[in-house]
Amino acid sequence: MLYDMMLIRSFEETVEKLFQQGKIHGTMHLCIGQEATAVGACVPLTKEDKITSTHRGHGHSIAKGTKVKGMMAELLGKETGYCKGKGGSMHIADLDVGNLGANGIVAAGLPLGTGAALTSKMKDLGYVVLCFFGDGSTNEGAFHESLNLASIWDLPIVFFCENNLYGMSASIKEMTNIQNIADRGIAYGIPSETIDGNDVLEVVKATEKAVERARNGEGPTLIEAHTYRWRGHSRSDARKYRTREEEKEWRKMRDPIALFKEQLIEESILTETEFMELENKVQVEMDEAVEFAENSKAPSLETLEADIYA
Ligand SMILES: Cc1ncc(C[n+]2csc(CCOP(=O)(O)OP(=O)(O)O)c2C)c(N)n1
Repeated sequence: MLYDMMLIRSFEETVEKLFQQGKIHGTMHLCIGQEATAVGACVPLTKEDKITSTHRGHGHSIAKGTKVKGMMAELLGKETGYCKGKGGSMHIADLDVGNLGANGIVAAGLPLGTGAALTSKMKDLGYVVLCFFGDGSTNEGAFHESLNLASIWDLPIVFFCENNLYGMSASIKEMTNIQNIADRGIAYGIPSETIDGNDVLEVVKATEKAVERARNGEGPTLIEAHTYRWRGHSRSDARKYRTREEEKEWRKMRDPIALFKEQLIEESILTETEFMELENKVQVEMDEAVEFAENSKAPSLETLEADIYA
């Protein structure tokens, strides 16, 4: 779990640098600071189980088993990328590992996940769906419709809300009048809980319980995990809606990687040397991914319209 969290952070720090060097175009939404939700929530899932993701989806993909080489190539717009270089950051999907894909439309992953869970139930396929979304998504109709249908049909789905306190530049305090997003599940008769999303073990524990319920035919669960994105909403965000002190506080006190590392060292499961070895291993994997992406070809003009559906 520690390795995966470190890999996610390194991937995003690397793509940030490549963006600054002009090697990646468009925009991207980084999940640095939120690594524990992605990794912890995917631990109880098998390869056959599915996830749906959001515009901030690099971490979810890596946690579900999608490889950084193909992801890096996709971000650099190369034909070896998961969408042959035509989708970019917000459209990474990898059906081989049950990653049904990221989605740039806020809350659109919820009905897709609910549909996949309905398929699993109707065809008796036995897989569970875990659907990631942000706190802002819970103000969309798609969230409410999906929860209602999943509840009345007892679908095998886990609704996993990453509450990072902001939706773009809107603070959650200005956007909803309730204390906990989890309370919204109660309205649909769905067991719901609020957890610390920066404590990876707490995330695993809550998701394990929810996945087991789903697998046993007991229906959906809503998990609200508190976390924080260290960077702005996207590349063009000056972060005027929050203070630097608030950011510093989360970085210093609630860094999910530092917290888990300290815990493992305290319990004599990890040594500083082993941690440094993990850092080196992550760096090697990342260097290989960048090299692979940079040496890959851009899609040719002849394939401009291939695999494009809109
Ligand atoms: C339907 C729709 N409305 C608005 C947008 C613009 N938009 C993109 S991300 C975002 C905020 C989403 O916030 P949240 O769901 O909390 O996710 P977070 O960015 O915090 O991870 C908005 C409003 C969009 N992409 N789709």
